[in-house]
Amino acid sequence: MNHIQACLFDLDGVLVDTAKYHYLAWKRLANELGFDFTEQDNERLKGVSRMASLDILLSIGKLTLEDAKKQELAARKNDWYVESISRMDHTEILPGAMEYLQACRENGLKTALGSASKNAMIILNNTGLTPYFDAIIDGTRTSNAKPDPEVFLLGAQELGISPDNCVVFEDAEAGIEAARRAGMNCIGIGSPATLNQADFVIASLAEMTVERLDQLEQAVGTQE
Ligand code: B16
Ligand code: MG
Repeated sequence: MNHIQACLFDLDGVLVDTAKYHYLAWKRLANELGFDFTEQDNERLKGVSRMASLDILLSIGKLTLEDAKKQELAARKNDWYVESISRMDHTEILPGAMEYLQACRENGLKTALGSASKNAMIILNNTGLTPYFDAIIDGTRTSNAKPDPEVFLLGAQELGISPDNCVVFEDAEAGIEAARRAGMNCIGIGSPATLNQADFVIASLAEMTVERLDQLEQAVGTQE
């Protein structure tokens, strides 16, 4: 029998692609501040908290600002971002995500969200994903951003499942490190070249089945 009893999911990049909305809002802010912000720059913000993202953006523009000003800019970016995600619906769920969540539940696996976003509930409610989770841990419930393992440890705790019986689905390096530090298995979503710390990497949840969780048992077994 497989040792996995719970699946924990990152949100942006795993269940939905909100990176494009983050990008448009950060780019608008950068342009207002007088510099450009490219899609390549945006890669550096994936999985990173809002204020840490702003710090990266300001370093690209070679700007140093006071804390009060930074709070104001982050709030302005967030207003634009919330405007975009408020228009989201179920068509923006990434391929295979809903089907895999459903399969987890049919097979008695617990499910949790583990996202850095403080806006996760808006996205889950607009896309109709909320009922698929036994626990929802987002940026409003954590004080330490990934790669700190807090978000996933809290998820496991709320599900009542031991971390070594959990697997995390992540698209960001910081998220994979967080899963590792939590003592969990981790499946990367994206490119094997960048996500080489994961047990294995798939292009999207469309490639995932409950049966493939057996591969994790083998992966852990060979490491021991
Ligand atoms: P917010 P995830 C992360 O979501 C995003 O990948 C990252 O780009 C964003 O800065 C962070 O959430 C915080 O989001 O500004 O909405 O609180 O990948 O952890 O689901
Ligand atoms: Mg992500």
